[in-house]
Amino acid sequence: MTKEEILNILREAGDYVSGEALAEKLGISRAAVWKHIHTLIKEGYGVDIAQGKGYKLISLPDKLYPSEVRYGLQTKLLGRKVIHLNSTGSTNVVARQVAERGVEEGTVVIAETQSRGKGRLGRKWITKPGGLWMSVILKPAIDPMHAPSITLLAAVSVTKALRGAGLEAVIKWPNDVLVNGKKICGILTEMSAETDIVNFIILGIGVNVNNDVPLETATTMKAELGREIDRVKFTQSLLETLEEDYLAFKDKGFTPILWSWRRYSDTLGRPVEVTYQDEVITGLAQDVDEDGSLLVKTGDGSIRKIVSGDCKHLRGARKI
Ligand code: BT5
Repeated sequence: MTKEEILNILREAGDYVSGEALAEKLGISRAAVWKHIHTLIKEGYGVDIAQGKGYKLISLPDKLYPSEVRYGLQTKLLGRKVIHLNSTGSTNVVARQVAERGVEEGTVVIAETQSRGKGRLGRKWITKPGGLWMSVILKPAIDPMHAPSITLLAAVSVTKALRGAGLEAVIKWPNDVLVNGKKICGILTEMSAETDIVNFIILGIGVNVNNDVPLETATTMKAELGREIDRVKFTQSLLETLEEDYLAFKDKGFTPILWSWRRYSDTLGRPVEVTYQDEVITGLAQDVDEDGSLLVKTGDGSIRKIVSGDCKHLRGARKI
């Protein structure tokens, strides 16, 4: 894309580049260069224009534009294609539409805000500007039954990325990442599948970064670290970690991911109350098995396997 090329030339030059030099380098007219510069300015890039010197990039917008997320991104698969929306209903819905039309694996849909952010089971995900709201399209060759593994995998990757940013993140089964006992990230995995093949998986990840969140039970990276976070850098680090874990999963299966999950889990070893459909199961969270189900040891000593549900950590609990 020419606009992105102009941007990257200016970025790398770190100084004024003349319209003539840009035009020559890209094989376009100076008028066309000016048009692209004008668009960049409209998108929020700060460009200084000096007579006789040309254009100089002086500031970047606080937006997760493809040109920002892709610049310097160290991945082969995830985020090579980024669809950015200033606002939309839900990135998971857009990603599904895009995936249904056929798109390469690893395509990412990012929105600055969502008007109908989705949680699980019809719940709402509160989305304000300044967070990371994205959906990644994956096409793993797995049995649809094993799709929950992708949620656990993503929880591991988010935890690692948050730890890389200096936060003591832990995982609450199945899909929450917590910092200081408060939810900082939620994951919503949806899929399109036939009896025994997955067509695609939409991995929706919401991370509270610099946004406000009006919930007692929630926190943000900014609140925990006491400063604004570079959203582009964090998004890149998350995509890189996610790709590493996803490729390891494709190559070696779920077991290595499961070991990481156990290491970061705040659920295992705790008394828990899990609501699954209409049933409430209370007991000790013993382990997670190969398909991501939680194994709970109940009062009568039996082990219940819970494929999905809502998990509450009970008070007075102590980790083993
Ligand atoms: C989730 O559901 O945690 C999945 C959230 C997935 C959000 C991403 S954003 C990008 C993509 N596009 C979407 O439309 N969705 C995905 P669940 O486990 O059901 O948790 C929902 C509950 O979390 C709500 O009922 C609230 O209690 C709480 N909650 C809502 N917004 C929150 C926020 N921003 N931060 C922390 N907790 C929140």
